[in-house]
Amino acid sequence: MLMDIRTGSSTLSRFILAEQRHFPEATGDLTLILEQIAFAAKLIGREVNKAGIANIIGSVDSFNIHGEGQQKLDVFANSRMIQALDHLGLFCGMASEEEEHIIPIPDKYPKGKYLIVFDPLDGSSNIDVNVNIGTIFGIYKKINQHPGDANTADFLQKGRQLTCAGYIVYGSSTMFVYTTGRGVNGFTLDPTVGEFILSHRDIMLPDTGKIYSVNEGNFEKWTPEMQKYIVDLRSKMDKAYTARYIGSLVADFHRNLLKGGVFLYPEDKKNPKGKLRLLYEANPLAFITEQAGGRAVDGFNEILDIQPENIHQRVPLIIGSKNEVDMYMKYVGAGKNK
Ligand code: P6P
Repeated sequence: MLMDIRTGSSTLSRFILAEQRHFPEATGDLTLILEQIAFAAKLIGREVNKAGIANIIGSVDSFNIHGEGQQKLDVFANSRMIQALDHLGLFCGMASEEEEHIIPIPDKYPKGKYLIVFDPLDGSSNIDVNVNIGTIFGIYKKINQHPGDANTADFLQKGRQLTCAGYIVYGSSTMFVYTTGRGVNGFTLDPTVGEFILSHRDIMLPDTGKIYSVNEGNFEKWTPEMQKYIVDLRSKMDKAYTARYIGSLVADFHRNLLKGGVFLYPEDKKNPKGKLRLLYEANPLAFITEQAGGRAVDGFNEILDIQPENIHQRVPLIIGSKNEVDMYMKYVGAGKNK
Protein backbone atom coordinates (compact mmCIF):
# COMPACT_ATOMS: atom_id res chain seq x y z
CA MET A 1 0.00 0.00 0.00
CA LEU A 2 1.55 3.29 -1.06
CA MET A 3 0.75 5.02 2.23
CA ASP A 4 2.83 8.11 1.46
CA ILE A 5 1.15 8.80 -1.88
CA ARG A 6 -1.63 11.33 -1.85
CA THR A 7 -3.88 12.35 -4.71
CA GLY A 8 -3.52 16.00 -5.44
CA SER A 9 -0.04 16.39 -4.06
CA SER A 10 2.11 13.51 -5.31
CA THR A 11 4.08 14.13 -8.47
CA LEU A 12 4.52 11.52 -11.18
CA SER A 13 8.17 11.10 -10.21
CA ARG A 14 7.35 10.50 -6.55
CA PHE A 15 4.61 8.02 -7.47
CA ILE A 16 6.85 6.08 -9.86
CA LEU A 17 9.59 5.90 -7.23
CA ALA A 18 7.10 4.67 -4.61
CA GLU A 19 5.79 2.10 -7.10
CA GLN A 20 9.35 1.02 -7.84
CA ARG A 21 9.70 -0.11 -4.19
CA HIS A 22 7.24 -2.92 -4.99
CA PHE A 23 9.65 -4.38 -7.50
CA PRO A 24 12.80 -5.54 -5.60
CA GLU A 25 14.53 -6.22 -8.89
CA ALA A 26 13.70 -2.72 -10.16
CA THR A 27 16.72 -0.79 -11.33
CA GLY A 28 15.03 2.56 -11.78
CA ASP A 29 15.21 2.22 -15.55
CA LEU A 30 11.45 2.37 -16.05
CA THR A 31 11.30 5.33 -13.69
CA LEU A 32 13.73 7.24 -15.87
CA ILE A 33 11.91 6.21 -19.06
CA LEU A 34 8.53 7.37 -17.76
CA GLU A 35 9.99 10.66 -16.57
CA GLN A 36 11.51 11.25 -19.99
CA ILE A 37 8.22 10.44 -21.73
CA ALA A 38 6.54 12.90 -19.37
CA PHE A 39 9.16 15.50 -20.35
CA ALA A 40 8.49 14.91 -24.05
CA ALA A 41 4.77 15.18 -23.31
CA LYS A 42 5.26 18.60 -21.73
CA LEU A 43 7.10 19.82 -24.83
CA ILE A 44 4.47 18.35 -27.16
CA GLY A 45 1.64 19.75 -25.02
CA ARG A 46 3.22 23.20 -25.12
CA GLU A 47 3.37 23.13 -28.91
CA VAL A 48 -0.16 21.72 -29.20
CA ASN A 49 -1.48 24.50 -26.97
CA LYS A 50 0.14 27.26 -28.99
CA ALA A 51 -0.27 25.61 -32.39
CA GLY A 52 -2.84 28.15 -33.53
CA ILE A 53 -0.55 31.06 -32.77
CA ALA A 54 2.77 29.62 -33.76
CA ASN A 55 1.69 28.79 -37.27
CA ILE A 56 2.67 25.18 -36.85
CA ILE A 57 -0.79 24.08 -37.77
CA GLY A 58 -1.23 22.60 -41.17
CA SER A 59 0.74 19.97 -42.91
CA VAL A 60 4.29 19.67 -44.04
CA ASP A 61 4.77 18.44 -47.59
CA SER A 62 5.55 14.95 -46.37
CA PHE A 63 3.52 11.81 -45.92
CA ASN A 64 3.80 8.96 -43.43
CA ILE A 65 3.94 5.30 -44.35
CA HIS A 66 0.16 5.20 -44.48
CA GLY A 67 0.06 7.88 -47.15
CA GLU A 68 -1.44 10.30 -44.63
CA GLY A 69 -0.33 13.89 -44.87
CA GLN A 70 1.95 14.63 -41.91
CA GLN A 71 0.99 17.59 -39.76
CA LYS A 72 3.86 19.77 -38.55
CA LEU A 73 2.96 18.76 -35.00
CA ASP A 74 3.07 15.05 -35.94
CA VAL A 75 6.65 15.49 -37.05
CA PHE A 76 7.49 17.62 -33.99
CA ALA A 77 5.95 15.09 -31.56
CA ASN A 78 7.72 12.19 -33.26
CA SER A 79 11.13 13.82 -32.96
CA ARG A 80 10.53 14.85 -29.33
CA MET A 81 9.68 11.28 -28.33
CA ILE A 82 12.78 9.93 -30.07
CA GLN A 83 15.10 12.61 -28.67
CA ALA A 84 13.78 12.13 -25.12
CA LEU A 85 14.61 8.43 -25.12
CA ASP A 86 17.29 7.43 -27.64
CA HIS A 87 20.31 8.54 -25.54
CA LEU A 88 19.28 6.89 -22.23
CA GLY A 89 21.15 3.67 -22.87
CA LEU A 90 17.93 1.82 -22.02
CA PHE A 91 16.50 1.17 -25.48
CA CYS A 92 17.47 -1.13 -28.32
CA GLY A 93 14.92 0.18 -30.79
CA MET A 94 11.73 2.15 -31.39
CA ALA A 95 8.72 1.95 -33.70
CA SER A 96 6.53 4.94 -34.49
CA GLU A 97 3.38 5.45 -36.52
CA GLU A 98 5.24 8.24 -38.28
CA GLU A 99 8.16 6.08 -39.43
CA GLU A 100 7.98 3.25 -41.97
CA HIS A 101 10.78 1.23 -40.46
CA ILE A 102 12.05 0.40 -36.99
CA ILE A 103 14.04 3.34 -35.56
CA PRO A 104 17.51 2.12 -34.50
CA ILE A 105 19.35 3.60 -31.54
CA PRO A 106 22.31 5.64 -32.90
CA ASP A 107 25.63 3.81 -32.48
CA LYS A 108 26.96 6.70 -30.38
CA TYR A 109 24.54 5.69 -27.61
CA PRO A 110 24.65 2.48 -25.52
CA LYS A 111 21.84 -0.01 -26.14
CA GLY A 112 19.47 -1.26 -23.43
CA LYS A 113 16.89 -3.99 -22.88
CA TYR A 114 13.71 -2.01 -23.69
CA LEU A 115 11.94 -1.19 -26.92
CA ILE A 116 9.09 1.28 -27.33
CA VAL A 117 6.22 1.54 -29.79
CA PHE A 118 4.33 4.81 -30.01
CA ASP A 119 1.89 6.96 -31.89
CA PRO A 120 3.43 10.37 -31.22
CA LEU A 121 0.31 12.39 -31.94
CA ASP A 122 -2.86 10.44 -32.59
CA GLY A 123 -5.83 12.30 -33.96
CA SER A 124 -3.61 14.95 -35.49
CA SER A 125 -6.19 15.68 -38.19
CA ASN A 126 -8.10 17.35 -35.33
CA ILE A 127 -5.29 19.75 -34.44
CA ASP A 128 -6.51 22.67 -36.53
CA VAL A 129 -10.00 22.49 -35.04
CA ASN A 130 -8.75 22.46 -31.47
CA VAL A 131 -10.01 18.98 -30.60
CA ASN A 132 -8.23 16.92 -27.93
CA ILE A 133 -5.43 14.70 -29.27
CA GLY A 134 -2.95 12.34 -27.70
CA THR A 135 0.28 10.35 -27.56
CA ILE A 136 0.10 6.57 -27.03
CA PHE A 137 3.04 4.34 -26.04
CA GLY A 138 3.87 0.77 -25.13
CA ILE A 139 7.15 -0.55 -23.71
CA TYR A 140 8.48 -4.12 -24.09
CA LYS A 141 11.64 -5.88 -22.99
CA LYS A 142 13.51 -7.50 -25.85
CA ILE A 143 13.09 -11.26 -26.09
CA ASN A 144 15.66 -13.38 -24.23
CA GLN A 145 17.78 -10.29 -23.62
CA HIS A 146 19.75 -10.97 -26.81
CA PRO A 147 22.61 -8.45 -27.23
CA GLY A 148 22.50 -5.42 -29.53
CA ASP A 149 19.65 -3.90 -31.51
CA ALA A 150 16.06 -5.01 -31.24
CA ASN A 151 14.99 -7.21 -34.11
CA THR A 152 11.61 -7.50 -35.81
CA ALA A 153 10.51 -10.36 -33.54
CA ASP A 154 11.04 -8.10 -30.52
CA PHE A 155 8.52 -5.63 -31.96
CA LEU A 156 6.02 -8.34 -32.88
CA GLN A 157 5.44 -9.51 -29.32
CA LYS A 158 1.81 -9.88 -28.26
CA GLY A 159 0.32 -7.02 -26.27
CA ARG A 160 0.13 -9.30 -23.25
CA GLN A 161 3.95 -9.09 -23.10
CA LEU A 162 3.90 -5.34 -22.53
CA THR A 163 5.94 -4.09 -19.54
CA CYS A 164 4.29 -0.70 -19.50
CA ALA A 165 1.62 1.18 -21.48
CA GLY A 166 0.29 4.69 -21.32
CA TYR A 167 -1.04 7.73 -23.07
CA ILE A 168 -1.04 11.49 -22.75
CA VAL A 169 -4.19 13.41 -23.68
CA TYR A 170 -3.76 17.07 -24.63
CA GLY A 171 -7.07 18.72 -23.81
CA SER A 172 -8.52 21.23 -21.37
CA SER A 173 -5.67 19.90 -19.28
CA THR A 174 -2.77 17.61 -20.16
CA MET A 175 -3.11 14.19 -18.53
CA PHE A 176 -0.61 11.33 -18.29
CA VAL A 177 -2.19 7.90 -17.73
CA TYR A 178 -0.11 4.72 -17.43
CA THR A 179 0.15 1.21 -16.07
CA THR A 180 3.05 -1.16 -15.39
CA GLY A 181 0.67 -4.01 -14.65
CA ARG A 182 -0.23 -2.85 -11.13
CA GLY A 183 -3.34 -0.82 -11.88
CA VAL A 184 -3.92 2.38 -13.82
CA ASN A 185 -3.14 5.85 -12.51
CA GLY A 186 -3.70 9.31 -13.98
CA PHE A 187 -1.70 12.49 -13.51
CA THR A 188 -2.74 16.01 -14.45
CA LEU A 189 -0.15 18.58 -15.50
CA ASP A 190 0.01 21.62 -13.23
CA PRO A 191 1.41 24.14 -15.72
CA THR A 192 2.30 26.58 -12.95
CA VAL A 193 4.98 24.22 -11.69
CA GLY A 194 5.41 22.00 -14.77
CA GLU A 195 4.70 18.82 -12.81
CA PHE A 196 2.26 15.96 -13.43
CA ILE A 197 0.28 15.59 -10.20
CA LEU A 198 -1.56 12.38 -9.21
CA SER A 199 -5.22 13.17 -9.87
CA HIS A 200 -6.85 9.82 -10.72
CA ARG A 201 -5.68 6.99 -8.43
CA ASP A 202 -6.39 3.34 -9.32
CA ILE A 203 -8.70 4.07 -12.26
CA MET A 204 -11.31 1.30 -12.65
CA LEU A 205 -13.64 1.03 -15.61
CA PRO A 206 -17.30 0.59 -14.61
CA ASP A 207 -18.44 -2.94 -15.61
CA THR A 208 -21.15 -1.33 -17.69
CA GLY A 209 -21.43 2.12 -19.17
CA LYS A 210 -24.03 4.30 -20.86
CA ILE A 211 -21.79 5.67 -23.61
CA TYR A 212 -21.06 4.16 -26.99
CA SER A 213 -18.47 5.76 -29.26
CA VAL A 214 -18.52 4.90 -32.95
CA ASN A 215 -18.55 6.74 -36.25
CA GLU A 216 -22.15 6.10 -37.26
CA GLY A 217 -21.35 7.56 -40.66
CA ASN A 218 -19.92 4.12 -41.41
CA PHE A 219 -23.23 2.37 -40.66
CA GLU A 220 -23.85 1.27 -44.24
CA LYS A 221 -20.33 -0.17 -44.45
CA TRP A 222 -20.64 -2.32 -41.32
CA THR A 223 -21.41 -6.04 -41.15
CA PRO A 224 -25.07 -6.90 -40.48
CA GLU A 225 -24.10 -8.11 -36.98
CA MET A 226 -22.45 -4.77 -36.16
CA GLN A 227 -25.45 -2.88 -37.52
CA LYS A 228 -27.79 -4.96 -35.30
CA TYR A 229 -25.55 -4.40 -32.26
CA ILE A 230 -25.78 -0.61 -32.62
CA VAL A 231 -29.53 -0.66 -33.40
CA ASP A 232 -30.20 -2.81 -30.33
CA LEU A 233 -27.91 -0.65 -28.17
CA ARG A 234 -29.86 2.42 -29.20
CA SER A 235 -33.19 0.81 -28.43
CA LYS A 236 -32.27 -0.57 -24.99
CA MET A 237 -34.79 1.48 -23.08
CA ASP A 238 -33.59 0.13 -19.73
CA LYS A 239 -30.14 1.59 -20.30
CA ALA A 240 -30.68 4.75 -22.37
CA TYR A 241 -27.24 4.72 -23.96
CA THR A 242 -25.89 7.99 -25.26
CA ALA A 243 -23.59 8.44 -28.27
CA ARG A 244 -20.34 10.33 -27.85
CA TYR A 245 -17.80 10.38 -30.70
CA ILE A 246 -14.95 12.86 -30.93
CA GLY A 247 -13.04 11.18 -33.74
CA SER A 248 -9.82 11.29 -31.73
CA LEU A 249 -9.01 7.86 -30.29
CA VAL A 250 -7.23 9.02 -27.14
CA ALA A 251 -9.97 11.54 -26.33
CA ASP A 252 -12.78 9.00 -26.87
CA PHE A 253 -10.89 6.32 -24.97
CA HIS A 254 -10.03 8.60 -22.03
CA ARG A 255 -13.63 9.70 -21.54
CA ASN A 256 -14.88 6.11 -21.59
CA LEU A 257 -12.11 4.96 -19.22
CA LEU A 258 -13.27 7.48 -16.63
CA LYS A 259 -17.03 7.28 -17.21
CA GLY A 260 -17.55 3.77 -18.59
CA GLY A 261 -18.72 2.84 -22.05
CA VAL A 262 -17.54 1.20 -25.24
CA PHE A 263 -15.49 2.51 -28.18
CA LEU A 264 -15.82 0.70 -31.47
CA TYR A 265 -13.87 0.91 -34.70
CA PRO A 266 -14.84 -2.40 -36.32
CA GLU A 267 -13.89 -3.64 -39.73
CA ASP A 268 -16.04 -2.26 -42.55
CA LYS A 269 -16.17 -2.35 -46.34
CA LYS A 270 -13.63 0.50 -46.54
CA ASN A 271 -11.35 -0.83 -43.78
CA PRO A 272 -11.67 -4.64 -43.96
CA LYS A 273 -9.02 -5.03 -41.23
CA GLY A 274 -10.20 -2.05 -39.22
CA LYS A 275 -8.52 1.37 -39.23
CA LEU A 276 -6.57 1.51 -35.98
CA ARG A 277 -3.08 0.10 -35.45
CA LEU A 278 -2.45 -2.95 -33.31
CA LEU A 279 1.06 -2.22 -32.05
CA TYR A 280 0.93 1.40 -30.92
CA GLU A 281 -2.79 2.11 -30.56
CA ALA A 282 -4.86 -0.99 -29.75
CA ASN A 283 -2.34 -2.94 -27.65
CA PRO A 284 -1.33 -0.15 -25.21
CA LEU A 285 -4.97 0.89 -24.72
CA ALA A 286 -6.05 -2.74 -24.34
CA PHE A 287 -3.35 -3.28 -21.68
CA ILE A 288 -4.64 -0.24 -19.78
CA THR A 289 -8.23 -1.41 -20.24
CA GLU A 290 -7.64 -4.91 -18.83
CA GLN A 291 -5.71 -3.39 -15.92
CA ALA A 292 -8.76 -1.19 -15.26
CA GLY A 293 -11.14 -4.18 -15.32
CA GLY A 294 -12.41 -3.77 -18.88
CA ARG A 295 -12.08 -5.80 -22.08
CA ALA A 296 -10.67 -5.22 -25.57
CA VAL A 297 -11.34 -7.43 -28.60
CA ASP A 298 -11.13 -7.42 -32.38
CA GLY A 299 -14.52 -9.15 -32.61
CA PHE A 300 -13.02 -12.60 -32.33
CA ASN A 301 -9.87 -12.45 -30.14
CA GLU A 302 -8.71 -10.54 -27.09
CA ILE A 303 -6.54 -7.74 -28.51
CA LEU A 304 -3.64 -8.61 -26.22
CA ASP A 305 -3.54 -12.20 -27.52
CA ILE A 306 -3.24 -11.29 -31.20
CA GLN A 307 0.09 -12.27 -32.74
CA PRO A 308 1.32 -9.18 -34.63
CA GLU A 309 2.51 -9.80 -38.19
CA ASN A 310 3.92 -6.39 -39.05
CA ILE A 311 4.55 -3.21 -37.10
CA HIS A 312 1.85 -1.16 -38.84
CA GLN A 313 -0.91 -3.72 -39.09
CA ARG A 314 -4.48 -2.58 -38.59
CA VAL A 315 -7.01 -4.27 -36.33
CA PRO A 316 -10.71 -3.87 -35.53
CA LEU A 317 -10.99 -2.45 -32.02
CA ILE A 318 -13.89 -2.80 -29.59
CA ILE A 319 -12.75 -1.64 -26.16
CA GLY A 320 -14.17 -0.50 -22.84
CA SER A 321 -16.63 -1.68 -20.20
CA LYS A 322 -16.80 -5.45 -19.98
CA ASN A 323 -20.59 -5.70 -20.29
CA GLU A 324 -20.81 -3.80 -23.59
CA VAL A 325 -17.80 -5.62 -25.07
CA ASP A 326 -19.19 -9.01 -23.98
CA MET A 327 -22.47 -8.05 -25.66
CA TYR A 328 -20.58 -7.18 -28.86
CA MET A 329 -18.88 -10.57 -28.87
CA LYS A 330 -22.26 -12.29 -28.60
CA TYR A 331 -23.47 -10.37 -31.64
CA VAL A 332 -20.36 -10.49 -33.75
CA GLY A 333 -17.88 -12.98 -32.35
CA ALA A 334 -20.47 -15.77 -32.47
CA GLY A 335 -21.44 -14.63 -35.97
CA LYS A 336 -17.90 -15.30 -37.14
CA ASN A 337 -18.06 -18.85 -35.79
CA LYS A 338 -20.93 -19.68 -38.11
P1 P6P B 1 -12.83 8.26 -38.46
C1 P6P B 1 -7.78 9.86 -36.03
O1 P6P B 1 -7.51 10.10 -37.40
C2 P6P B 1 -7.88 8.36 -35.84
O2 P6P B 1 -6.70 7.73 -36.23
C3 P6P B 1 -8.23 8.04 -34.40
O3 P6P B 1 -7.67 8.95 -33.52
C4 P6P B 1 -9.73 8.09 -34.40
O4 P6P B 1 -10.31 7.25 -33.41
C5 P6P B 1 -10.08 7.59 -35.79
O5 P6P B 1 -8.96 7.85 -36.63
C6 P6P B 1 -11.28 8.32 -36.36
O6 P6P B 1 -11.54 7.76 -37.63
O7 P6P B 1 -12.85 7.35 -39.68
O8 P6P B 1 -14.03 8.05 -37.56
O9 P6P B 1 -12.58 9.70 -38.78
